[in-house]
Amino acid sequence: VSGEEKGRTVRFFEMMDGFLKNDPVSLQKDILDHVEFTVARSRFNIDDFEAYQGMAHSVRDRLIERWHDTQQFFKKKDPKRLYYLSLEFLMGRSLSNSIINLGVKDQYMDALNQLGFSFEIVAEQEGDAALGNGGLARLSACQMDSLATMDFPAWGYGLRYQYGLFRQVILDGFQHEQPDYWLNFGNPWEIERVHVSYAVKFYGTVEEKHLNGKNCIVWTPGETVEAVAYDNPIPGYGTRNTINLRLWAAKPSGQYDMESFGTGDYINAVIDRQKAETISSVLYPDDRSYQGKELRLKQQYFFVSASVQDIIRRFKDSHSSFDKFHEKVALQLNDTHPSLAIVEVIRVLVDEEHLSWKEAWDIACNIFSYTTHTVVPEGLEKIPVDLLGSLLPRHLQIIYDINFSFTEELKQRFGLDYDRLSRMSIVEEGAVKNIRMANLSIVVCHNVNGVSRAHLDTLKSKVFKDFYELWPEKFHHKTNGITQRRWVVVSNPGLCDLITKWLGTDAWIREVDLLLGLREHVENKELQLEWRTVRRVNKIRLVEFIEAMTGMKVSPDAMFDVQIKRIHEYKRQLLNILGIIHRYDCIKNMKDSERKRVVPRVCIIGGKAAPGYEMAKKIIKLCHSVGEKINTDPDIGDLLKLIFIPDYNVSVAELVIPGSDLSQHISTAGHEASGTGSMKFLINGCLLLATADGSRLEIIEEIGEENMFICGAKIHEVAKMRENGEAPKLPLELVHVLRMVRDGYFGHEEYFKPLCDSIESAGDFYLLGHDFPSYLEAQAAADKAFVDQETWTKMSILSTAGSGKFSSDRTIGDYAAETWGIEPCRCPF
Ligand code: GL4
Repeated sequence: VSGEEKGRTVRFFEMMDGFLKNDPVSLQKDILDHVEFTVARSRFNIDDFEAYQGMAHSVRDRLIERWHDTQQFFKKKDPKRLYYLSLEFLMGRSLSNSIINLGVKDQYMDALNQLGFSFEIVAEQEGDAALGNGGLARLSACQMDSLATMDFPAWGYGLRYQYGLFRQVILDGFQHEQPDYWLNFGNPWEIERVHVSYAVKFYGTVEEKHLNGKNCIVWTPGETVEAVAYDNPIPGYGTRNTINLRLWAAKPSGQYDMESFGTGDYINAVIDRQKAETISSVLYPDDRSYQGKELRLKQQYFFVSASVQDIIRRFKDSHSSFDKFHEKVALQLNDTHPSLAIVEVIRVLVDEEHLSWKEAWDIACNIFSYTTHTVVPEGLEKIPVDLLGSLLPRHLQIIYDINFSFTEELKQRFGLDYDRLSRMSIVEEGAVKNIRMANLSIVVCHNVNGVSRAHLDTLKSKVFKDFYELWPEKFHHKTNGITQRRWVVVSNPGLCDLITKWLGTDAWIREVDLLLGLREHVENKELQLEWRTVRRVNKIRLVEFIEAMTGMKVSPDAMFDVQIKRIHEYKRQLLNILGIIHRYDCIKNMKDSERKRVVPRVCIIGGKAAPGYEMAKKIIKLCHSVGEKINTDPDIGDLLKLIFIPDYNVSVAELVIPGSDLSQHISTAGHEASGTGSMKFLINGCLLLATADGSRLEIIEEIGEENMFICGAKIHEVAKMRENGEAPKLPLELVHVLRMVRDGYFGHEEYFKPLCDSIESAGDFYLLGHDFPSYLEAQAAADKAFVDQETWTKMSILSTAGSGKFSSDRTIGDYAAETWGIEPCRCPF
């Protein structure tokens, strides 16, 4: 189609809702056509997976239609765009979320039913897209949903890993990691853009040359890899806007150098080039440290370079100079993983677009903002200078230039305070010289955000204290949030309908503050009954899931007490397990009459440990060993069960959260930057047993301490105890429980010894000893509350009602107004 004809077509479709029809009959035909022509299977003999594929492709068509319209519309309006750079996006499944956001769920359900399929079973066929580790990665996914729903002209950029987060397999209670080759059965949710590709350079040399009467820096690379775009449409809810998440895959470059191919060793030359693909092959499974790994650095630069080239190309399509660049572009760094983008922008503007250093610098300072997700200085990313200098020689020069001006500024301001200079310098001196990526980001970005109010306090007083003194105006926080579309509408349809019924509107799906309206009905017995009924249906679904996963049958009458998240010492799954042992021991020693008063519990733990994180792996094994003992003890029966759910991921969370009564968020205070799991439980009416850490402090403000079970030392108390180096005095109950572990009550006493030692002889850094008594008290309070189901239900309703602040819509609205300076740009229906 010629340009002119294309323009005419666009105008024609602007007048229509769309080309594709959404009535059940058209959808059926569409699904069958895709089964036959896209999947190439017979339309007369379709299994559940083929039905999923047919349906997914049919939904994809609808996504593409809106996505095209949205991109055209953005192009026409040319608003300031936000580019969200993240190395991790934990999207989970797309089918249900897409049809809900597109507003065609009922039609598809009818279509499938008429074809003889159950939507639930078909939806189960989809695997998770797990291109991320944990909270940080799921946050980016939630934020993409909010950006689309709120009509913001935004793009996400990331890496298309061939292997997502490893699959966790448990053998004899031990975690084993298996590769997640998630693309094996194809991925209908992405569009391969073979024509959108950029060359990304590595290694080589840098020279100053005199070209066209100017001094220029010329970087001659030693290796070039091609970045190919894969676009993932992200539909908004209740809007036509469908934004783009562009993920880059590495391919061998199309440019052949005659040298390697001219030597006669053709086969090896091809194999060598093929190695380029390894750059995007695997996600690093450690969510905290990847220091000093060349491949990780390559991944970072690869995705950053392709994204920056793409952004600049798009800008140049409609602008002839860079004067307005900062008015049209905002770049958000999701942690420091993409922070090389800063250097890359300066490099491209200076070396390739021939702007002056000052012009490029001003642009960079205007367009970049940075969010940090870390609470401890040791968690901040560093890159060895040698590694950076060899992989990206020109970038290292630029970083040194930035650091030179910055340290000059520091000297002007503070004089020759060498301690301060060495703390704040972008270059860390020492046996191994490092580049401090956080320092680089703070120096250039106009805005540095924490992820909760408490996190900002830590940044100001500890992690970035020096920088805060220098530039207090740069530091802010945007408390994290989660999307109510995924975490209620998709995963808890029963509760979704109930909320809509009692509020008299479904507008809360876009305006989450309306949930507050539930407060006025909290005393209503009818609502309470319906609330309990919905929750019970969810529990029964969870009971079936547990049976399918573990072979264990648990009673839905018990309290379901859940802790699902990455396994970390600071998140204290160990505290939970030791508490369970204590409960077990108490029940064992009870008389029959006392046992009658015990509130039956099903304790559920799930989560992955980083493959090299020994202590976390021991915690998983301990959970299994304790579970085996308790679950098979005839003395205990239904009074207590401990289940470990293997291979925890987004879709497991979608099933477990709606069926939970109580959930645990018990990090040692001061260690969780925000925490977002708690928000998902909260909005689903699950009560929280929590320490006052991260965003939970704000949750307490919103729903009241009386509706939660709070325990543990407060942030300032932890800081004080550590400062004073107080020797831990362990409570007797804990000593007893640890003795049971040490004495081999659960077997494997040697293997578990380091866990016991960490509390008893290695200083109890995470303060399990200190927090154990108040933890048990909070657990007892939860038992007491659960007995009175009416009170429990009211607390549950009030949890949902007060959860509005923790929607990612609020977070994104705040970022848009206060950090990015972007406005909604709503594509007409
Ligand atoms: C994390 C924090 O640990 C977590 O508290 C926070 O909610 C999340 C999103 O901001 O970021 N930081 C890293 S690293 N992984 C996380 O999950």
